[in-house]
Amino acid sequence: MTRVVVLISGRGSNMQALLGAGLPVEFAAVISNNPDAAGLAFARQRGVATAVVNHRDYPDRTAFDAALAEEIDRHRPDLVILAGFMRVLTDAFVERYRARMINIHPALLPAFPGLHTHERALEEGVKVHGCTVHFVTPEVDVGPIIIQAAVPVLADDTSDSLAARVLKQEHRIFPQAVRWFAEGRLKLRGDGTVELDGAGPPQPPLISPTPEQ
Ligand code: NHR
Ligand code: GAR
Repeated sequence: MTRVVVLISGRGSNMQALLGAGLPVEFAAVISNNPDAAGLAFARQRGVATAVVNHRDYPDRTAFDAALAEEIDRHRPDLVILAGFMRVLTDAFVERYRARMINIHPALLPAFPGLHTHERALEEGVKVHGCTVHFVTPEVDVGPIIIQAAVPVLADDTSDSLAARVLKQEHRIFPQAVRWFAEGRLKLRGDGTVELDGAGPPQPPLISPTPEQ
């Protein structure tokens, strides 16, 4: 069975969606850089091993990443999942987990990489927003895209209402991507492109706002 380690920093709703999705994987551990992450208690209740590697205990990113890798490797994962993980990772760390580390980002990449995506989407006035699951590469939020979901931006949206609409879709596409990986249908090729076997055709287009006629 595919062994999975999930990295979180906070609430952990994506991690909960993964744990609840009936995936053919073994959740070996949930690890947080933040000792106060609410998601840790949920994982523990579900009988999943948890650990904290607090970035504040290390002098720099290299030292933190080394400690994090050591904790991860104790669980011998086939797949490392960034589920609301908030620390940028060093090149050496990313290289160690090449082709077996994925992230969910709350925007339709390559639009709005980085932080505060929902606020920036509202500022820009985009009418369609969403989320992306991608393989992690050294450069942040530009890794090869696996699956995306789009949602409309509504005229009266706040960043909270928009975030909630996007989050619902995160909870759909993230388990799907992990399932494909566990089934051996999803791979990162050596040339940096994504191989996905047997996925269905996409849904009809989302046009926002609705055109007349
Ligand atoms: N690391 C690498 N090398 N590549 C990626 O694609 C990564 C990554 C680490 C995290 C998630 C990403 C997101 O989906 C992710 C992708 C945190 C920051 C950030 O600036 C940026 C992108 C992402 C996560 N973090 C600040 C930092 O100084 C801290 C912010 C905070 O603690 O609130 O590391 O958006
Ligand atoms: C999610 O929206 C995730 O996409 C985003 O943070 C939220 C975490 O929620 N990730 C990032 O912004 C990474 N920088 P969760 O803890 O409830 O899954």
